[in-house]
Amino acid sequence: MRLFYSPFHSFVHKTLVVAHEAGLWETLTRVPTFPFRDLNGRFVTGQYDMSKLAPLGKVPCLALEDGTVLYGSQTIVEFLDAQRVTNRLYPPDGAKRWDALRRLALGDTLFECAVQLSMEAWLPEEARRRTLYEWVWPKIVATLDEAERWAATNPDFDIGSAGLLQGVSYLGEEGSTEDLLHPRYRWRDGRPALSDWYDAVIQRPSVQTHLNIDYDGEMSPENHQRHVQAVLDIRKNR
Ligand SMILES: N[C@@H](CCC(=O)N[C@@H](CS)C(=O)NCC(=O)O)C(=O)O
Repeated sequence: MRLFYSPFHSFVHKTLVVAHEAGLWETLTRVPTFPFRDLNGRFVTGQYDMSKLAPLGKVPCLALEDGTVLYGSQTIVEFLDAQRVTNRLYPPDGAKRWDALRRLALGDTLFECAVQLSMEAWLPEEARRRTLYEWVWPKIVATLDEAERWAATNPDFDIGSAGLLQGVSYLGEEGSTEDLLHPRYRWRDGRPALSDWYDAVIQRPSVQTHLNIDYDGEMSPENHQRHVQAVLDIRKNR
């Protein structure tokens, strides 16, 4: 399996966590992909076009051995977890399942809000939209407060935990210096349960495999294009 993803390991990637928890780490070929474009639509870091495999052109994307391509991190993690026979991160049914899915949605939306703000920070300060920060920040704060209440219940690690872990980790320890409303926001402040929970879960081997560890393989656009082409070839021949 090939996982196309942005190899920034300053935050926790839930797709990597779930792959590792499912015992699939060794079967995963990670393909570094930098999908971001500048305001003129040019790739910021070279040519990492995902559009032949995924119409949204976003990462992560998982290409299976038969050429099937899954995108949307929620689809990918559910697929990876479904390969497990026991101890799945998706509770099978009932209240626990809905609670885990609810927290997965919370964590993923937290992540998307944080990505939105960090992309806004690419603009010169005078071009950044204060209204965007005013719209997004209350969502981030309310999500963190909900996560604090949940973390105080000494929860099991499930798919919702993996989602929250990714979202919280993306905020960084000190937030962004460029944020118009909350520069250097510290999510830990006033949230002791979430802070303790976070420190405990990042010790999991599935997190330690990548968090704050630089990607040390090939990251060139040519490498990326080779892998895209390999998937297209499989699809052509099947
Ligand atoms: N809902 C998507 C969001 C993924 C996402 O936001 N990916 C960003 C990188 S963090 C991306 O590929 N952006 C490139 C683009 O929007 O063209 C998921 O969970 O998979």
